[in-house]
Amino acid sequence: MRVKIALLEKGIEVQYKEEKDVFEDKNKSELLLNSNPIHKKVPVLIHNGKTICESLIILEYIDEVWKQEQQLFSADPYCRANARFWIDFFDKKITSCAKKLWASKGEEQGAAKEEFLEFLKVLENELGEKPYFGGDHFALLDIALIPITCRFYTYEKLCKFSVEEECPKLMEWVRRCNMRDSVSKTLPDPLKVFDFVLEVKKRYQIE
Ligand SMILES: N[C@@H](CCC(=O)N[C@@H](CS)C(=O)NCC(=O)O)C(=O)O
Repeated sequence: MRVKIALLEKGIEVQYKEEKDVFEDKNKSELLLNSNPIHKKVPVLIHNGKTICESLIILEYIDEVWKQEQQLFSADPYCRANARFWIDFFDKKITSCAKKLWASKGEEQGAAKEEFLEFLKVLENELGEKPYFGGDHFALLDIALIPITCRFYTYEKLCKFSVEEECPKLMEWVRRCNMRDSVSKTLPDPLKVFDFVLEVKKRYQIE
């Protein structure tokens, strides 16, 4: 989703290939396994016959190659470092916690819920009164963070909380971002995400 949003923001057309199933290595396409043999994960960008892996690295590549379009990374080194810091925080802390919201139960799920809400509050605090994380313009950090928001509905249903009640400013930012074509065309319908997660829970017998 990060890469799709960045490409749409830049107006770059690509041939998009979706993996049918990224949960099991045996179901991954030859193209994915050959393009990203180290991690075997999506996304992968293939440009001029060369592969680029890892979403943040792909965003950086896109921004450097298509320089003439609206820049995703700030020209200011401190702002770039700050955005990278928060993306690192998100990737290291929030994604593993978010997985526990749907893939665990009982006490573990309860603890994950508390931790997740704390993380959202930290992000809301970083957003402050700004319309976007980087300031007045939708940019790198917004692109990196917005994809998880299509799972909020799922987390709310499974763990019984409301992001709107806990973090109203963050939800204003979500709505603001969703007014952009790049975001609304990329993020899946939260209800479909919920159905998908229920299917996955069944598949792995997490009830
Ligand atoms: N750090 C990677 C994470 C990518 C990632 O977790 N991709 C998931 C789908 S969203 C995947 O391909 N998972 C397959 C697997 O874990 O085997 C990035 O930012 O590109």
